[in-house]
Amino acid sequence: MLNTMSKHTLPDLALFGGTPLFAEKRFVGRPNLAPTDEILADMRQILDQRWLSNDGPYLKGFEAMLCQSLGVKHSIAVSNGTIGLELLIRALNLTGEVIVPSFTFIATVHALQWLGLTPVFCDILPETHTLDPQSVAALITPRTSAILGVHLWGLPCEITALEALAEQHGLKLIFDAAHALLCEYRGRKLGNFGHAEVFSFHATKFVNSLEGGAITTNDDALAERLRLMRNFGFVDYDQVEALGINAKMNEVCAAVGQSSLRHSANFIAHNRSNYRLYHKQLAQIPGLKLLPLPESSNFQYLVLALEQTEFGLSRDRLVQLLHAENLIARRYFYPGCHRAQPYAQLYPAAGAHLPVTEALAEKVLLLPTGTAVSAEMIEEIGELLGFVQSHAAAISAAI
Ligand code: T4K
Repeated sequence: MLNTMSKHTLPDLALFGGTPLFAEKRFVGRPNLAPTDEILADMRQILDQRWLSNDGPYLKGFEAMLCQSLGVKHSIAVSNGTIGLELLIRALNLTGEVIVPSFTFIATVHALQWLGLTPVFCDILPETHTLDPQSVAALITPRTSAILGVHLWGLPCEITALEALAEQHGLKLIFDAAHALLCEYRGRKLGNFGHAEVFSFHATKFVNSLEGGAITTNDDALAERLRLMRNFGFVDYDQVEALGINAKMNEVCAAVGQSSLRHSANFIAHNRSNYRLYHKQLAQIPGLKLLPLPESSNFQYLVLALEQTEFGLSRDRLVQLLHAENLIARRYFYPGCHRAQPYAQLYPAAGAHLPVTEALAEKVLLLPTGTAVSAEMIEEIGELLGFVQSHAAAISAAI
């Protein structure tokens, strides 16, 4: 239930004892869902068919839908995006160093470290928060085996420049496309680039399969290897042809993934409309800048940068204040992977080469969007942010 906007004086703020703006917590990452009846009908079908996992009909259907939606030859659905990255890293026999951004969800880097590779943290472009190709070039050594780009917030990496570098130095090029389902690079859907790309269908992603992920590629041999590895290396009853693991997506997840993907156009339309409303609400607030997204985006994340000198409060102070109002804004991906363990201990000097990453990690905050967020809520959030900014000096003094 939404209260009406009632912040007229400082004591009205929940941080100072007022009633929170929202009676319930409003999260970044509240799942989008297909109609319950649609999901329940699939659950019944799964129980009736008594096929719960291992290349079942829903899995096959989900993979086919993904291939069709992305215009890609192969899609290998897996139990989550992180294990998708790990399968891909193994399938490509990566060794030594892999160049990767630090400004990403920890899973991107953990996947490398988990497999004994050395993540080499690279800085990003301030406009798109994706790998800076010039910084990548400067980090290539004889030990480098690959570049792992992340299409953060659905914004595509500088793919052409990264392809040229990979080609020139004989490196593998892969992408973490966890945020980028149905986004595009130069008119072509992401999922088609590099040697392969990895998506996540975690509950918080705009298309979700409860937990899940998929690797997409146009390389037949790589796809075959990945399929083998996903299921312990089995090619037939009693016949194991390769080292593998259990990375299978079960039928329930595949069914939820299918229904979610079927509704993806509605989810994107809702996200886009939210994005425009936020844009309108925030335009007049000094010090808050909405990250520009192209029309082809899925708009699943609402990303702001806060300039403290203009806004009057630090990003962290604002987050504290919003949490008190039950608006659970997030500091993705603070403090940057290089400052999280084990990397902070392994590479204590990494930050010196990551000025853009370090600056963004102090500024970025995400607000809730998705189908759980209404136009009315965005209006309330805009009014709250406007009130906070215009009373920033008094708030600072009171704290
Ligand atoms: N690469 C990148 C770039 C990624 O962003 C991710 C995942 C991966 C790789 C790895 O993919 P997976 O292995 O996860 O498939 C969340 C997600 O757990 C994570 O999947 C996602 N990125 C990341 C950006 O966000 P947390 O730690 O913030 O998640 P959590 O559970 O706190 O969820 C956020 C909020 O959403 C909660 O506070 C409440 C709400 N929520 C969450 C769930 C799960 C709900 O309302 N309902 C729910 O069912 O990482």
